[in-house]
Amino acid sequence: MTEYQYILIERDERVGIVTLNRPKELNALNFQLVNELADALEEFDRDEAIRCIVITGSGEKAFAAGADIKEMSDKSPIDMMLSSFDGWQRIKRVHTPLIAAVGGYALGGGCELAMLCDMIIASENARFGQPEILIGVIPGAGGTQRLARTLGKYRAMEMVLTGAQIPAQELADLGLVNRIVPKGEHLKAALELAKKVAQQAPVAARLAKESVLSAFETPLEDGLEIERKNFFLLFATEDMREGMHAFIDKRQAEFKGR
Ligand code: CO8
Repeated sequence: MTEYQYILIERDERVGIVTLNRPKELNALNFQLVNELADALEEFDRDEAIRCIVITGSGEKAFAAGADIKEMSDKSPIDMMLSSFDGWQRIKRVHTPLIAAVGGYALGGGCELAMLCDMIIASENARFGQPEILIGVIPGAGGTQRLARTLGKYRAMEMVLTGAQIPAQELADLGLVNRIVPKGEHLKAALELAKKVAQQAPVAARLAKESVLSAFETPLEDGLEIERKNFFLLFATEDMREGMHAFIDKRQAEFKGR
């Protein structure tokens, strides 16, 4: 495994765990951290033994308090374009299901990173927000789009225009967070969920993720077509035969990712 400066990498059975590791800076996402995160996620994505990935933050206070303001404050538009967007795009292209385990602040780029994940488990002290407006910018890694698609125009507009921090419970009620767990238990709960996902047939999980995500990017008819084709494609896998025969034989399926 590659050595990283700002993230920690672990494996728990079939689950890869990436910990954002700048606790003194509340895991602020500097350019190098985002690139390391993208590298690590791609490495797990290529590893057939890893079937789900959890991203979390180190320390009790934050998942991530946003992009690193100190690093960005003197940058030009070209600097920003060249140094940061590629990492975010690479994270978006990861096929393996991603779960954000959020304790404390998930602000700005931290909130956007959580939303880039496929599921979000939050500790009861988690707070989400897009405070970029308070420092004279706007979200740049998907915040305006994913919030609007998930919460609707009016709630998204209030978050983006006021920079308010919203408690996780409120966002769970609105569908942005899968579950709230007691303070400090977000990683444990995310790992439990990840292990359930990791038990599934990996090709089916990959196409399930792709199909659900297509709902964000296509009109309904096109999304239904993507789903239908992915469904048919799975009939070419050994795991589909194994899954259905295991059901008929009343035994546990053993999936191989083929
Ligand atoms: N960047 C850099 N340093 C940070 C950041 C940050 N985002 N957040 C916190 N820190 C640092 C603080 O400067 C402080 O460092 P030091 O001890 O050296 O002064 C340390 O972390 C601890 O922070 P605080 O003392 O401020 O802790 P508090 O508990 O008092 O406050 C808050 C916690 C409320 C989270 C506060 O730190 C805060 O408001 N942070 C900034 C939040 C923010 O504005 N985030 C959005 C940043 S912009 C962004 O994310 C754009 C994303 C675009 C992505 C796409 C790029 C291409």
